[in-house]
Parts: sequence; structure tokens; C-alpha cells
Amino acid sequence: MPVTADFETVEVSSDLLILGGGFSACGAATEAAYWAKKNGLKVVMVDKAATDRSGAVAMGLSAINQYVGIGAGDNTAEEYVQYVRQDLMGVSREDLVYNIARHVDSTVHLFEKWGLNIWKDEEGKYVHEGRWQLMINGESYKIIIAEAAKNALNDAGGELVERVFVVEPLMDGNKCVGAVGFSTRENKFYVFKAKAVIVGMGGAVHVFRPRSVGEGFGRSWYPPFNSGSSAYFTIRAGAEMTCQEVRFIPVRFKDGYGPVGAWFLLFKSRAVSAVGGDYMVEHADELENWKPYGLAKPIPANLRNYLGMIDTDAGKGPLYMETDEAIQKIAEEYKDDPKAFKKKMKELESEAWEDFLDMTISQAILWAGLNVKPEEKHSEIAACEPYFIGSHSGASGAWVSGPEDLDTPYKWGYTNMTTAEALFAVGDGSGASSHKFSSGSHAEGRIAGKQAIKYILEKGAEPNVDKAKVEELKKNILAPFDLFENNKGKYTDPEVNTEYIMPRQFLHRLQKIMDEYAGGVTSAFKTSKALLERGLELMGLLKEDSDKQAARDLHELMRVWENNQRMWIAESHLRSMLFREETRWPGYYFRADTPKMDNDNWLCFVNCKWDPNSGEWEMMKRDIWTMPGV
Ligand code: SFD
Ligand code: AMP
Repeated sequence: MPVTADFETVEVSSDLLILGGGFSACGAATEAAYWAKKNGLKVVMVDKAATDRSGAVAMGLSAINQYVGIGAGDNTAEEYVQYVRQDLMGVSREDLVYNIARHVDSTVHLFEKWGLNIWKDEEGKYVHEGRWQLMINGESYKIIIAEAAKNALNDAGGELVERVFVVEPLMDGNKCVGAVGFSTRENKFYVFKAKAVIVGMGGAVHVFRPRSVGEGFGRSWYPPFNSGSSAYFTIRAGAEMTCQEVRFIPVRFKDGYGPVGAWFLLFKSRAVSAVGGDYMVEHADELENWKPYGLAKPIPANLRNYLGMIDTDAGKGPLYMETDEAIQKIAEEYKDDPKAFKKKMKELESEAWEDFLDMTISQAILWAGLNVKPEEKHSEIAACEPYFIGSHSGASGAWVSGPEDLDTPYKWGYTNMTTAEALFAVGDGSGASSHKFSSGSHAEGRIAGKQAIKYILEKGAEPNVDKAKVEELKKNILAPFDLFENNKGKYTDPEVNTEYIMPRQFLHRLQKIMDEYAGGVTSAFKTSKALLERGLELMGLLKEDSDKQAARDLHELMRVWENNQRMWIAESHLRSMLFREETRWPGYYFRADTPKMDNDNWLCFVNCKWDPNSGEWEMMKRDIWTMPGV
């Protein structure tokens, strides 16, 4: 059993340090390596897992959700800005959305060049799932993108460090000079020193109690292994955060968490309540209350959720995706030719299964287990537990500097730099620039990678790392081992001990608070000032107990630090929902005491900042800049 004294300290120095190995980090590595090679700089990328299959795209994806098609004249970047503004109920950083939109197509073309199979029609054009989405054979999506990043790093003399869990930033005043973490396989404590740092460690899952408890515990739509390391890192660096109240709740195939996009957009399926009504039609009047967003198309994701929730709240659940009806309707075109009909049905059946086998394999397994043939039987859908994910339809993350060529109030540094100097954030780690998805996250990574190298060339200085601070961090981070070793013999069961709490038990306590006070699944996503204040009180007590978590091995040590990271995201979420005195995103959460949207007072960003010196949180409003003429 490891103890603190067993751990060797490994130092890794670089010019640019990229934290995470997912879509945004791989984008950053690919681009930064190119510029680093030209300028004799070293890039190091650190991933908690094996990059070939790490992060949200571990199982693959079946669509590229952001492709603008500017070259073909299909859409403009300005139209994408309108789409995101509308979907986020008016709250988005239009400069960031625009910047990603104007660069994303070239990223998608690179994916194709690297070997990704994007579906094509008879005329050789991309097959669209919807206006912005392209269909792919994406089982190996992550491997392809990782390979390109690894090749670029190798070519530039860079380094990839896998299976190291990054915990804390190293700061020199307000400047980030590196990070510390530990190996998940060996007794090694890592100290990374750098002139600039890019955070791309994904979103946060399992902050809330999931629907899947008991034997299914751990199953979620977004990857259970993303624990909020990005947001934790930037919060602890003292960087300003934005939209920490904007969690994302997707509607998914129930229990297997299969995505619905292909069903709604490609197969044009309907979703209905148990009594057969299409909630999008039956509750359309409700959209009037959320205008202008409720009345434009597409209807925002949270409002789509909300209309379904009206039925579940009224006891009209379960909700069903009418897969059988949708498939039969498409095949009907061929009904006069039995051979063609049979062929089309076979094709649709295989597309339906492939959608999940490419992306959410457990949903295909669940279908098999429940004897579901999608062409014959509908499937239950349900709203998931909340996730923190700035790259999809949520918006939480760091507040970053905007592109230099736009005249906005959001410029204080290099593009995508947080308010902490030399610290950049991308993908799920950067806020208020939703709907970037896999392709946009990669494009944003490329933007930040190039900007970080520019920062290093223009302002980079040797990192000044405080040795005493590093020793203190090492002691604190590894303390759960000694706590276990020194106390394990006091009771019969090693998991029940008055001196410590095991990480699994701590996680349940965190999730219970969030579920019951912050509007989780069992509270039907409803909360209020009183509930949030009580939740914060309980969170304070939980925080006091966080250094009582014990670990028996490296895996449990990782669990301890994942818990701590989730706990900090949870606190920022409670504080942000408490600060915003309105309900702007019904379907994501409801403030029962302020149930309406209040554009006069709250059409603004809610930002927050934790001060590393005082330990105090500051909450603030920030104005929304709207792109002229868009
Ligand atoms: O259908 C540490 N996403 C979809 N995007 C699409 O373009 N198309 C789809 O079809 C999408 N769908 C979808 C999606 C995700 C999932 C899980 C499913 C379905 C089932 C969203 C995208 O995947 C998402 O937007 C991007 O992946 C976001 O990129 P990024 O880089 O922000 O996060 P990441 O890829 O998860 O990578 C995180 C990395 O960080 C590492 N990491 N490393 C070191 N130390 C730590 N402490 C760390 N913590 C995490 C991870 O290992 C990983 O490398 S659909 O539903 O819409
Ligand atoms: P999902 O599988 O729900 O993540 O959706 C994939 C993509 O399709 C995302 O860009 C969603 O915003 C979009 N989408 C899903 N369902 C709908 C819908 N009913 N109307 C419009 N867009 C949708």
C-alpha cells in the first residue's frame, strides 16, 4: 500500500504545457507543434488516460455536430452566431462563437484528410444529419484525431505524458507557470513547468446523482471520467468563470443514454407521451412565454426538454421516441417495389444500430437486452442528470479573451487566454461559446495553440516555481494514503472508520446534496433561493470533510481528487444559480421562486471568481455584446 514517502518527484519542463488529451487538447497540440517546431519550442501534452481512447469521444461519435459549410455557400459564420444566441436564450459570447465558426470547416477537412469517413451522397456531397451536422463512420474518430496530434508532437520534438492525473495549477502571482499531478500507474508525483498552459481537461460528470444508481452506477451520457478538472484548475488559478449556472441536461434514450440527434434530425422521428401526444405540438403555446427565443427555430434545446417535462410532471410518462413510425415512414416511399423496400429497411435498420455502436455502445447492448427492434418498437427517452459542459448545449467554463480583430469589450490578452496570465482554456473548459461540439472544440484548440505560442514568443519568461509550494502540494495531494495507513486497523471493516471517509461514500454525499438542493433528477430539476442557501450550508460542511478522504491505492487517490474537483464545480454552480434571480433555461433548471425570464435585469452573463488569497468568492454581472447586424 503506498504512503507519501514512497513517491518520487518527476519534473517535466516545456515551453507550452497542454493539459488533457481530448478533442480540444489534440487540436491545440496539432497546431502548437507546428509553430513550436518553426521556433524551436517544446510542447508537452498530459492526459489522465490513454489518448487514443480518452475523453468524451472514447467510444467514437456518429456525427460531426458543427460544420458551417462556408466554402460551399451553405451557411455563414454569422448564421451560426444567430443559432447559438437563440439556443442559449440570448446568453453567448458571440465573438468566441464567431471565431470558432469561421475556422471549424478547415478542421473538419483535416479530419477527412487524416482518414475519417464522412458520409457522402451520390453527388459526392457530405450527408447532413441536420443543418450543421454531418454523418460519419466514427467508431475510430478519437484514434484518428489522437494520431494526428501525436504525429505533430513527435515531429516537433514534443512529448505526450499519458496516465497522469493533473490536480492543481502552479501560480506565480496571477500568472500560471505549470501544474502538478500524479501517475495513475506508478508512485510518481509530477511537477510540470511551462511558460504558458492550455487547459483542455473536459467537462464535469457525476456532480449530480445520476439516474443510474446501484448496479448501473457510473453510466452517464457524458463520460464519467471527466470530473471537472478544467473548471477546477481555472477556478483555483483565480481566473474568472462564466455561466457556471448553465448546466446541460440532454434528453437521451433512457438508461443506455443513446443520443437523440440522429433520430430527430436524420430520421425525422417524433417523441410522444405515454398517451400518444406529441409534446412539441401540444404544448407549443407555452413557447410564447419564452419569446423571442421560444418563437424562433430551432426551438432551444432547454425548451424542447421543458415541453416534454410538462408531460412527465403531469404523470403522462414515459416519453417515447417513435423509432418504428419514423423508419416505416422513410421506407414507405419504396412500398410499391418489395425488393427495394426490403433493401431500404435493411439499410435503415443498420443505420439505426450503427448510430449507437459508433458512439454509445451500451445503448445498443440495452436494445439487445430489452429485445428492441427499432423498426418495430419505440424506445423510452428521458431527461438525464445535469452535466457541466461548455462545448455542447451547456455554457459553463472559463471567461476567456476574444479574437483581436473584433471590436468587443472582451479583450485583455491573447485569444482564449483566461483572466490569469499565460493560462488558456478550450473546449468544455471555456465558457459561453456553446455548440462547438467535437469539431469546434478541436478548432478552438487550434486557435488557442497558435495564440499560446505567440504569447510565449512575445512575452514568455522562464517559469518561477515556488519549491516550498510544490512540497506543500505534494504533501496535501498524497495525504489520503497516510490517513488510510495510519488508521485502517482501528476498526474491523476498512471502509467504515471514524477517522476517514472513502471516496465512494464522499461522492454519494456530494451527489445527494446536489440532487436534492440544486435541482437534480429527483427534484424534477427545481430549486429556489431557500434550497440553494441550505445546499451551500451543507456544501460548506462537506468541504470541511474533504481532507478526511482516504485512499488505498492510486486509483482511489484519483477518485479523491476527482471528488474534490466536482465539489468545487458544485459550489460555483450553487452560487451562480443563487445569484441569477430568474428562470432563463427552463428544462435545464427552474428557480421555483423566480419562475419567469427577466430580460430587464438578467439578460447578462453571470460570472464568478474565487480569490486564492482571501478564499472568498465574488459574483458579478457582465454585459452581452451582440454582433452588429447579426
Ligand atoms: O450525439 C485529464 N459530443 C458530440 N460532438 C459531436 O461533434 N458530435 C456528436 O455526435 C456529439 N455527441 C456526443 C458527444 C459526446 C458524448 C460523450 C456522446 C455523444 C456520447 C460532444 C464532444 O465529444 C465534445 O464536445 C468534445 O469531446 C469536447 O472536447 P474537450 O477537449 O473539451 O473534452 P474531451 O474530448 O472529453 O477531452 C477531455 C480530456 O481531458 C483528459 N482529462 N487529463 C489530465 N488530468 C486530468 N485531471 C484530466 N481530466 C480529464 C481526458 O482524459 C481527455 O483526454 S451527441 O450526443 O451530440
Ligand atoms: P443530440 O444527439 O441531442 O446531442 O443532438 C445532436 C445535434 O442535433 C445537436 O447539435 C443538437 O442541438 C441537435 N438537435 C437534436 N435534436 C434536435 C431537434 N429536435 N431540433 C433541432 N436540433 C436538434
